[in-house]
Amino acid sequence: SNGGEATDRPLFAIATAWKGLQAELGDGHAALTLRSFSSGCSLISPLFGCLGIAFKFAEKDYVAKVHDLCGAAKEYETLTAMIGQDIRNDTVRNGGSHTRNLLRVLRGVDMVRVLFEHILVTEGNSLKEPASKAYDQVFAPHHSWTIRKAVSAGMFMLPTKSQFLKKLHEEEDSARTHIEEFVKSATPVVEYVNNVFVTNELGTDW
Ligand code: 1PZ
Repeated sequence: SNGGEATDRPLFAIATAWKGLQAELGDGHAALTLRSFSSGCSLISPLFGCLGIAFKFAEKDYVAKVHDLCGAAKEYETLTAMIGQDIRNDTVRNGGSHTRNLLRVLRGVDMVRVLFEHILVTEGNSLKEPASKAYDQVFAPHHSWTIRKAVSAGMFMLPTKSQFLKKLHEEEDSARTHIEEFVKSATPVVEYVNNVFVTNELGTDW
């Protein structure tokens, strides 16, 4: 069943879902539905369980925000519609707003995308090295000193790359295929969502 695949082969489930999101986007002019975007984001959550206990706090934050978007999907058909409501209410940057949560979740997806890009070109068995690079690129500019220090301490507790893949029930080759597919599909999707922020003049640097 699909449910079984989602739990047994998280990387396969992620690659498949994001390929679907890219297809939904078509040539880039179609609007992405909030339902499929948030469900694609929720499929990323199982990755945290394979990182050990160090990133429990990141997992909680990410899962809560994705949950908020899944709830919002019952009310709003598209990301644009959801953001429009926050703009009209003047609540875009408010703590816990859907739009603010969307920006945080988007960064989480981008973190995974950049992490995977680094994994593809990093030799050796380290997960810490590609993960630290991805964090420095995506999140560090937006996090306080305290969070950055906690994250860099957590990096020492990460499993090795081969331990990580084993927990994901993947061999090196199959993992590479799914990782490449995700990077390929997620790139235009992240760019699209980013562009929704830019065209609404909300910026993405907050
Ligand atoms: C191998 C990969 C290592 C994973 C490293 C993950 C590093 C991310 C650590 C983030 C710590 C999050 C602590 C909470 C931060 C919140 O203050 C902010 C702002 O939230 P708001 O004020 O709007 O409520 N939240 C975030 O920045 C979102 C954090 C999501 C983390 C997702 C990471 C996805 C990585 C998955 C890797 C498999």
